[in-house]
Amino acid sequence: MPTAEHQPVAPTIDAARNIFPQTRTADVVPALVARFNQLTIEDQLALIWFAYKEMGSQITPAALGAARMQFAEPTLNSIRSLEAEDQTKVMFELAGKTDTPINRVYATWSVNIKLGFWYKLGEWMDDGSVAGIPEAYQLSANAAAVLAGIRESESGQQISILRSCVVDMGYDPAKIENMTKVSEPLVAPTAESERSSVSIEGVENATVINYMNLLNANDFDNLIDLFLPDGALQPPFQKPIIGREKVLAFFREDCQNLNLIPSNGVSEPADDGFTQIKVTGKVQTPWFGANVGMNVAWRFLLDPSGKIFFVAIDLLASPKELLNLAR
Ligand code: 45D
Repeated sequence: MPTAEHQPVAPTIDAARNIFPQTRTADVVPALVARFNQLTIEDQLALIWFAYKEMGSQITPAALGAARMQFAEPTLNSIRSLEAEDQTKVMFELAGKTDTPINRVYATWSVNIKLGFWYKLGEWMDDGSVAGIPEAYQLSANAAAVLAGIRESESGQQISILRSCVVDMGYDPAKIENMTKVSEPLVAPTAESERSSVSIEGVENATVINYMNLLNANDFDNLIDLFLPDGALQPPFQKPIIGREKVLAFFREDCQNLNLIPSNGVSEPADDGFTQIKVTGKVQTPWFGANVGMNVAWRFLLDPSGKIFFVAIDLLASPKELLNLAR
């Protein structure tokens, strides 16, 4: 039906978020995380421990570069030197997100440093150098149900749930004024001669192909040039990150050494000379390498000059969704 609003106007980010509305995302991830957050702290720690015992062996220790651990090391060593009771207390406080010195340090760390910190603590809980979860610990009925839900989800969804639980721990970074974030040093972009190139059935768009290749090469400075100054990127289950500067900071902090393996896609004209493109495929994180392939979609909205106005990355509900390229 024609409406009074039918003049050419640049799309808004909010409108862009709804392109390819038939994409089915893995809602089980935020749903289980929300249920996890309702549990007692004791149950939370034990549940992660049990879930991790089932998943953790797939972690590729190579992800734990020395560079990454140097930032967490002083905190790790201080925890290790505590009495068992106090070690447990620190872990309770981390999960409880209270205001403590360790929780404030934790808040400054990038996602990967937080993951590395817990990975190391997990190793120590395993070998007895740090207080662990009693093997006979009985989960409450609710906690057991959440764990069962995690077990039933796909591996890519399981690691997303674990990651989300870890990221949410510690003191709330938003409550710390003038916080200096701590992240791993930047790796050098892959040498030109060693770069790989993706091919996507159904999509030849140069911006999209370059996006994949530049991200795979850790070439964030050239990658960010594909975005409009007010362009936005929406990671799975998050709000859009808006503006080149913030998107670039996100790439540098959280997106090193990803492996994007796009396979299929569809491209079609949108309003006012824009183009919308949906691509599906797999993503591997350095933490799990080829052991876990996450099924994802990228939903791009490009302006008439081919720059990225918006791109959403979605974790898909099931492998079936890889073939869903409906508009
Ligand atoms: O509490 O195109 C113990 C973007 C018990 C960028 C423990 C992307 C006690 C643009 C076990 C010790 C990034 C958006 C805890 C693409 C306790 C773009 C420890 C997507 C906590 C494609 C638990 C990238 C531990 C994606 C050690 C989708 C848990 C990346 C460890 C996704 C969990 C990466 C780990 C994911 C989880 C990584 C290592 C989901 C890693 C998950």
